[in-house]
Amino acid sequence: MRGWLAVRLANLDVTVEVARFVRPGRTPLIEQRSPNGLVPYLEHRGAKVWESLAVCDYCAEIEPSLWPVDRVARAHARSMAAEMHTGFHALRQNMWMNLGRDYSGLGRTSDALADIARIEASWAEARQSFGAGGPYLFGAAFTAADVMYAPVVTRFLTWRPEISAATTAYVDAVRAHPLVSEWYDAAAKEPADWLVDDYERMPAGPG
Ligand SMILES: N[C@@H](CCC(=O)N[C@@H](CS)C(=O)NCC(=O)O)C(=O)O
Repeated sequence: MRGWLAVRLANLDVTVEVARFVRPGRTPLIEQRSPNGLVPYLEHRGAKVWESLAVCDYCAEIEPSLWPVDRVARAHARSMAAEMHTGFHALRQNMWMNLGRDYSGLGRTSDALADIARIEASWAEARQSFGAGGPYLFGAAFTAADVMYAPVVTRFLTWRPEISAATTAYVDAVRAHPLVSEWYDAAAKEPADWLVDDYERMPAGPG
């Protein structure tokens, strides 16, 4: 999702290849293409780029508005993106990404809730310091920081943890972005036999 959003925001002229995740085992198309065997993976005018943060940076070379113009805001956005890239493992593990399910109230381990608290604080700080003039982390433009956190937004919509009104407003704004809507619509159209058991299993309840 992150690589695709960045590529679309930068208007890169690429062919999108959609691969069904193969289970058990690895997905052959991704293994053949991507050096680390994972998506996102981008090939563009001789450049080969993997890891979502690197894809965001590459896209920002072509569309610089993917990062905020102001130096201080840009440093903040890059730090947030880096924190997302390396962190929040408990959230990822306990509230996995599934756009087609409602897992309201589940997955709330103490570590996942701690990740969510940190994310809420981080989003609020960005919005208060740099977000005037628009609904996104750095205002009116949907930046690479928003791209990096977009999968977290989907997790909040699927798992419905208790979040503040301000967080909810940001989640709703990201969900309403045309590209995010396009991603949801495309996901809804995927064949039922593309569903991955690992992500469909019933999660643990509270306690
Ligand atoms: N840190 C990497 C994470 C990449 C990653 O974990 N990709 C997963 C999907 S989100 C993947 O390619 N899975 C392949 C598979 O499950 O077959 C990034 O941000 O790009």
